[in-house]
Amino acid sequence: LKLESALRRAVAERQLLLHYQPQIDTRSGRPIGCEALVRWQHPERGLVPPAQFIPIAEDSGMIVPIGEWVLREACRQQAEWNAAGLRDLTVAINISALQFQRADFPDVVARILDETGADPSMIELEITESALMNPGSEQLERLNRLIERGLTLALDDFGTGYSCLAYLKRLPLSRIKIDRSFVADLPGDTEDAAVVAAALSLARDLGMDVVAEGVETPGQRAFLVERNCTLMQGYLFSRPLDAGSFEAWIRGLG
Ligand code: G
Ligand code: G
Ligand code: MN
Ligand code: NA
Repeated sequence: LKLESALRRAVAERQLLLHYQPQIDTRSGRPIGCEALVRWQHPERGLVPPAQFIPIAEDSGMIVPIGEWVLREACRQQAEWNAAGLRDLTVAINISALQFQRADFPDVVARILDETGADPSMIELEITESALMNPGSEQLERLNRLIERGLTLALDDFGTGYSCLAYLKRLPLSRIKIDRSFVADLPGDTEDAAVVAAALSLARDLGMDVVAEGVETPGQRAFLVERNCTLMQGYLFSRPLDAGSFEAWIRGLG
């Protein structure tokens, strides 16, 4: 409860910040973009990880203003990188189910794009599999409005939702993110290997690309590359970095 009231003040008191984790095309070795990950710099507790406060934010509805802050900050950062010459980096932003459920969500996104001058084609929204389960016509319409505005959509936490996969082909997604729980025990775990192989084949059939999350070892990378999954994110390449360190990391690669 104490954390909840402190979280209420966090946005106004500018205690939230974003870190950015690189996403790599391992075929070319080039970064293709990054995922924005929120952090809370608490005055006494220090850096609070999202696993500790995102659930509180979701239960209390505070994820809506927090998520709006994240969208604005990530879009502002994309515009800044764009102006600094880092043009072809996609910035992926996590969207909570509660944000996406709101009918005005596409309007909020459009307003933030206008305000920040971000390039919509370089903004990707990550929506979780559970938020997109059994989408009705209103949700589909909402997704299509985001596409019309020029954004791209990724399905986050793929494989964790226990959902019927038939709905996937109706969604205008360009990318699937394989949850890191399926990557952790590769290449040895035959069940996880089967799930990853199935996800890759499904994505290929539906014309989507795939990012494997949580890649930590050369063995995991090799397994994925062998199966033509070349887009990866994980500690093997980089931890999430503050904006300045991310920019230095990118320039160091060039
Ligand atoms: O960065 P870290 O690995 O600690 O993130 C833990 C969880 O918090 C992940 O599941 C991630 O999706 C979630 N998360 C991180 N940043 C955001 C955000 O800006 N919005 C939402 N809704 N979830 C986030
Ligand atoms: O949005 P999502 O739930 O996918 O969030 C990604 C989370 O995974 C972030 O909290 C990020 O810090 C974490 N993460 C990123 N790379 C790795 C990794 O290689 N290993 C582990 N264990 N976690 C990772
Ligand atoms: Mn994510
Ligand atoms: Na994920």
